[in-house]
Amino acid sequence: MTCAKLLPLAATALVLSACSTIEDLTTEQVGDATLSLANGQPVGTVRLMNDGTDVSVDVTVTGIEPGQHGFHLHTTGSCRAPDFTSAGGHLNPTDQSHGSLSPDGKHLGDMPNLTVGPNRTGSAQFELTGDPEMVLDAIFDSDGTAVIVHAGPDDYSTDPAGDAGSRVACGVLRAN
Ligand SMILES: [Cu+2]
Ligand SMILES: [Zn+2]
Repeated sequence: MTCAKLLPLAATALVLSACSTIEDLTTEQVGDATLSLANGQPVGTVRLMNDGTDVSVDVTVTGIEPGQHGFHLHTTGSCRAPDFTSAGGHLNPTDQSHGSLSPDGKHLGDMPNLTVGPNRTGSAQFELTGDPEMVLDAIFDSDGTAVIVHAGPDDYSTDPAGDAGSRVACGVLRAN
């Protein structure tokens, strides 16, 4: 009912029927990626969501070592095995330093560590910093963007990559 309270009476009946679905209608999936290991085995999916205020990254993984894993957007949409270095460094259109604990941080592509449980699965939703237009322009630029899961945790401060170890899974984001 709070939804209808904000509206003139004449419009109430019309809007009441739409109220329950307004949130669904305004959050749209704008991109996705399949995460794969160096041997090609798929281990997860990433969905890029835009609610009009923020772009967020929804991730689900299955078949990754339990523990904390550095999780980032990397600057090039390329996942060449076995080391995935083709993805380049972190997505960083505003030339910041790495990490949320750095005074000059953080990269647009820096996200909190991804927690994988003893059953080797994990899921999380992380908001990216910045208005959706800027964020999506940076992600879907001419060379694209990759999502990377690292072997170890990001310390949120060591430049340029948080000392998160090797790249164990990679996926190229594609616009939906
Ligand atoms: Cu990374
Ligand atoms: Zn970074």
